Amino acid sequence: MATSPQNHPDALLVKPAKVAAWVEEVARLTQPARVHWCDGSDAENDALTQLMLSTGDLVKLKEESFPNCYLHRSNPTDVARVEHLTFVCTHNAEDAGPNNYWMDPPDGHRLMDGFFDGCMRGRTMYVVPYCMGPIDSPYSRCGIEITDSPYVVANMRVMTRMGRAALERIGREDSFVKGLHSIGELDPDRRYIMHFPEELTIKSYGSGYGGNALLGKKCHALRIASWQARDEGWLAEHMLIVGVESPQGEVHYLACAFPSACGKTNLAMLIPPEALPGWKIWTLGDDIAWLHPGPDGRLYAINPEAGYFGVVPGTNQKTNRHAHDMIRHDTIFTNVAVTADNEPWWEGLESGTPTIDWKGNPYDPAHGPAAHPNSRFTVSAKQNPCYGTMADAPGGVPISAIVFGGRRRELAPLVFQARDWGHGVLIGAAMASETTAAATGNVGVVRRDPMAMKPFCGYNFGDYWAHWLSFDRRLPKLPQVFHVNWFRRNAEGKFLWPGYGENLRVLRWIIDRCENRAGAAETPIGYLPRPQDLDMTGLDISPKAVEELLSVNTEAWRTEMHEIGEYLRSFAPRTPPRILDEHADVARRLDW
Ligand code: OXD
Ligand code: MN
Repeated sequence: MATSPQNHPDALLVKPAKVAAWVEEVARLTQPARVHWCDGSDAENDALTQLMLSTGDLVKLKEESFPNCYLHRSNPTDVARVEHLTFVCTHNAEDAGPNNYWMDPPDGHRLMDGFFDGCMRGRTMYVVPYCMGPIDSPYSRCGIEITDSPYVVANMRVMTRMGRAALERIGREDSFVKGLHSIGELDPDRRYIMHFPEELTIKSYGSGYGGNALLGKKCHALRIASWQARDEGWLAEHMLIVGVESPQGEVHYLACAFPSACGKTNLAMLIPPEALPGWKIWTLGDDIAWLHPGPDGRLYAINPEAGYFGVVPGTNQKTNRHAHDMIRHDTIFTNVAVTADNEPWWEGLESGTPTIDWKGNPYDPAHGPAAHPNSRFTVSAKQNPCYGTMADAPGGVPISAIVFGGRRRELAPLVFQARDWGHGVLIGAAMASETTAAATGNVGVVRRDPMAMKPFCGYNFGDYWAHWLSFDRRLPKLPQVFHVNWFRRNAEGKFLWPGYGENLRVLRWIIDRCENRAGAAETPIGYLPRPQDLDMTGLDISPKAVEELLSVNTEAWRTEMHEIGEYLRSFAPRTPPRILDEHADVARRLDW
């Protein structure tokens, strides 16, 4: 096995002994032809890009209109997260809980090491040091991903603080998350994403898809971090972080949890409607928030990521102008279609005609969409025109409100507020949403997705709810908790709410409730705005639609609460009694 040549910049990296020992151990197992320690430099990235262009891993897009943009076509069997192949390995199966697939750690290691044995022969093994969160934040955590995929390296460089500074921090600290990844043969029958939270270790084999392969993201920043957060007294959540600035200059930060592909990126980059002049939106994060008790008794959030790995279809000037503009340069596209003059194309784009589909075949509408519904852009957060520079603040930002939301065509009103923290935790735990293309499996089926963490919580949901509930003993100034639903439909199947920029009207009510300056009606499920409590200036919406959006169907809610009770109890004996008390309280209010 060759090491990097002495004149390569990685010879200048100081390699912490603990990391070097692990890299050697992995190299002995995987037998790569070369080992490359990544420093994160432009020169390194340019060389990797050239390499991927030569192997066909990347295709250059039209330079004049999409400068420095590339297309990656993944294996057609490898286009989404694979929840049925994602495991949490803990010594006690109960600790992983019914919400995770489980394997005994020795069995998990044996299975994975069997796959990794010799799998990098003839390949380069990349050692990718990364930091999740601002490099100088006490809340950030570091990891090393070892991978044989240059595409993964290029994406990790955008999505995390990757390279020299991260390795230096790892050298100063004693612990880092170990992530071992190989694309293997990209064989769906030899594909597993395995987590060992007790060892701060991840092993992922057989997939190059973002959520399975960019180990800093879902594997580290959610599954492993949620475990660490429980032990250390903080929260690792599937939440965007957005700053909302009023025309008077008052800024509130909101952390919002929505399941995958339910509009988190759009909400994080919301463009205020013309009818509400003077409002500004600052994006701090679009997918993950780490929430820590702050010195003043409030909850503070950092975004552990540095880029966006967003869903492309549907992005256009109307739905998300900022995203549309930000992905016109320095962007990696995965699984979009291309036009005859080599521009990327996806469903929802208003101009251009696809000629080659996401699989690289001539486009034929009879064979489905041109771009894969889960096609993605990878882009630096700094390219976002409304990037909130507070995303780099080591101490994070204080959170005024936590907002939960799902994709529900029925039942859930446009917005409601929890009575208090305990009720808010119940609302989060009871979340449900229609499934989307972000994971393999059926699309459009309603499933329970507590706090939007169903695919991402690294331990038993019963313990997770108990951890959430404990925060009102830890913190005197907790955020208010809300639930929203942008996806309600009428009897004809049409959306009742226009969504996108108009969601600012709902965010305003949320902020005004936090400031005790907005009205509401008390209902059995929480506080709802009355029509006069929402600013509807300049919005073309019928009073009937508003009434429907703000109504509570008691009968349907009784059925819902019954199902929620069954669901919560299915985590016994770990279901915290307090969440059942909260549930009983709502049931009593519904006269049930
Ligand atoms: C994502 C997801 O990619 O949730 O963010 O699947
Ligand atoms: Mn996500």
